Amino acid sequence: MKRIFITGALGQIGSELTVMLRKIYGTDNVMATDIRRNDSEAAQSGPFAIVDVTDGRKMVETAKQFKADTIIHMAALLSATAEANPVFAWNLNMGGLMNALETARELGCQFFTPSSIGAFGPSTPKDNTPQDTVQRPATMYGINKVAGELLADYYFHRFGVDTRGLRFPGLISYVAPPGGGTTDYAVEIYYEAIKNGKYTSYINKGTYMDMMYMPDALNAIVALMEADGAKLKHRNSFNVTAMSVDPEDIAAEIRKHIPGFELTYDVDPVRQSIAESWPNSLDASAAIEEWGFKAEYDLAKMTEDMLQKLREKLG
Ligand code: AKB
Repeated sequence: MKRIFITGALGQIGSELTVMLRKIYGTDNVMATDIRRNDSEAAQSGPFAIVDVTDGRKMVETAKQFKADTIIHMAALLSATAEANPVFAWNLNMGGLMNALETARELGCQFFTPSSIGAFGPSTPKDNTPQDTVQRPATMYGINKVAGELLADYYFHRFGVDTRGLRFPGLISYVAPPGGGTTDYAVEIYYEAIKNGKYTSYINKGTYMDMMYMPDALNAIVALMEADGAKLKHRNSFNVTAMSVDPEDIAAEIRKHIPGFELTYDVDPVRQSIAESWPNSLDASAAIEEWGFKAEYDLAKMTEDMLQKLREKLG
């Protein structure tokens, strides 16, 4: 990765990834693009262009002008928003991905795009979900992710594009908030713990999903992109995880720092049913064996850091 072109660079992952990649590869070598600009560090600290990922021509031209050798395609709707707007989700998630893959093919770029635990469905084994298993998701987001994994593998086998991907769990961060995901509760709970000492969860107790702290997710992207391609048996996409938790687990950990923290429930049937169709816990052994995946943060370490950083941020 030397000249990196990022779509959706102002989203939850992109806004931190852009800043990190500029530190590693040099500010001028990382171009952030998004559908609109804001005053975040990612938008202001280096090259930036407005790119709507559904406009394939504009994407190719902007990436060509920048002399990109790597495309990191982040722009996508998350699970709950996709479920509310399935046609728009298909057009944005699949159209955007197709344009990004075509840009990579035309310019000879290395390529990364994230998949998700959403690529699994109700008939997938729920515990220690294997790398290679049944993928029959019941959501538009999941259908997009499975189709995206297959499409990225197709571009590798058919056109030789060096495509790589990760199946991310819920990502937890104090920097940019997620928007429209099923796992967003696991971010909101920390904000509300600091602001109000209580949280009402839309995901029910006993609903286990995989989660990961953002620094581990960013390190995993860089490690996978830098890995020796000859050693990769899989490409799109690798299971990665750092913890499997339910709302009660997070609340119990928060109480070690904020003893009076209260957790109540007002379950949202749509997001609850999406969560129930996803795995309880993933098996990340293929990522560990093929390119040395490692997560540094467990629930305790993440909670300590998250609360400290949020206290600083929220004053
Ligand atoms: C979502 O909840 O939609 C995302 C994901 C797990 O892909 N955070």
